[in-house]
Amino acid sequence: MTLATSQSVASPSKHLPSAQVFDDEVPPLDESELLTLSPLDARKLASELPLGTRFRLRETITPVQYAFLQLNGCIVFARVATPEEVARVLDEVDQVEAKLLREGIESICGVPVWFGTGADGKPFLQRMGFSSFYSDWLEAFVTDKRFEPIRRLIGEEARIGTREKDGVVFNRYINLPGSLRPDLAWHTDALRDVFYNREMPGPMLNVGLHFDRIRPSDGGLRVIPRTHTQGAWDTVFHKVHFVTNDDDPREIMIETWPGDLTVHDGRMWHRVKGSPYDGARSLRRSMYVPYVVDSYQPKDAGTATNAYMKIFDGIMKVRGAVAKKRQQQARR
Ligand SMILES: O=C(O)CCC(=O)C(=O)O
Ligand SMILES: [Fe+2]
Repeated sequence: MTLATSQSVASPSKHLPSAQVFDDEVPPLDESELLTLSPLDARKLASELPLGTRFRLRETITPVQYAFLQLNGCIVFARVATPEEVARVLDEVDQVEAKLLREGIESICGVPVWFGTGADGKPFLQRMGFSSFYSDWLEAFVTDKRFEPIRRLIGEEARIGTREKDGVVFNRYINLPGSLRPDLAWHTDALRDVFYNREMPGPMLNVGLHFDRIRPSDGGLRVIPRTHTQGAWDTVFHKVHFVTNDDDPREIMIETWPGDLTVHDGRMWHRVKGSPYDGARSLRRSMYVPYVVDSYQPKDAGTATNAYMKIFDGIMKVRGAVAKKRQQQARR
């Protein structure tokens, strides 16, 4: 009896961020005096704020937040998830990963899951779509009411598409010989939408949650501010999508602490710069939640993989086999 009770007390998650991680946190902008600014004044102020400004998510998006996003194409909300929630998301992802491996599941709702090889030689999940398909807790978390102002920022009619597009996408980037994805080269998310919708996308916003303390020296998310207002030609051809990966003099690093939420315009150029470190020190995890305004096109367990995803999956399978060999050689 005593044993059963003590076993049922949940032990703290191994993913709980340590308090020291927040020691150097940049506090969010104090907007208490700025809530009633006119749109013009908000725009003027936003244009004077550094690009690394952090904001606090309130019940509604403030005039300065709105202007800042419009102007720069991206915005950071500090610690929208608590450290406990950060840990729980990561725990849930571990459980989904274990299920995928146990049951040999290779795609979720038509989106292939990508596994690299971990330092221990075992499969290591690096990207999956529809993460909340096998986790009720994740599904409830991403649709929590605190995200309502984010939804309204995307559009009064927007909905959280946990069963649409690629669903909730979870990424793990790591530097290991067996890694499929130490980084992600320059791209716009708009291109993917062109394939999904067969038309040039209008404004679209992508909402990401971040689970690690990522400093400029760690690589991390990089954006080229204000490229969200470029013409269609530059959206498609300014760089070679998913290939060009060099430093750009205009790029800005988006620093994150665990629990931060970012919104970026899908038409802007961005990338994940790889970490200069190896192994666990290089790990970076992010989760993207689709907010959808297009017509409702739900996916389910029977949905086939589309042509766009098949191309990427083919490349990833080849990469995966090469990486696995590399990891095996590194272990010898
Ligand atoms: O991991 C990130 O923060 C960015 C991911 C990304 O840009 C993408 O998946 O399109
Ligand atoms: Fe992206």
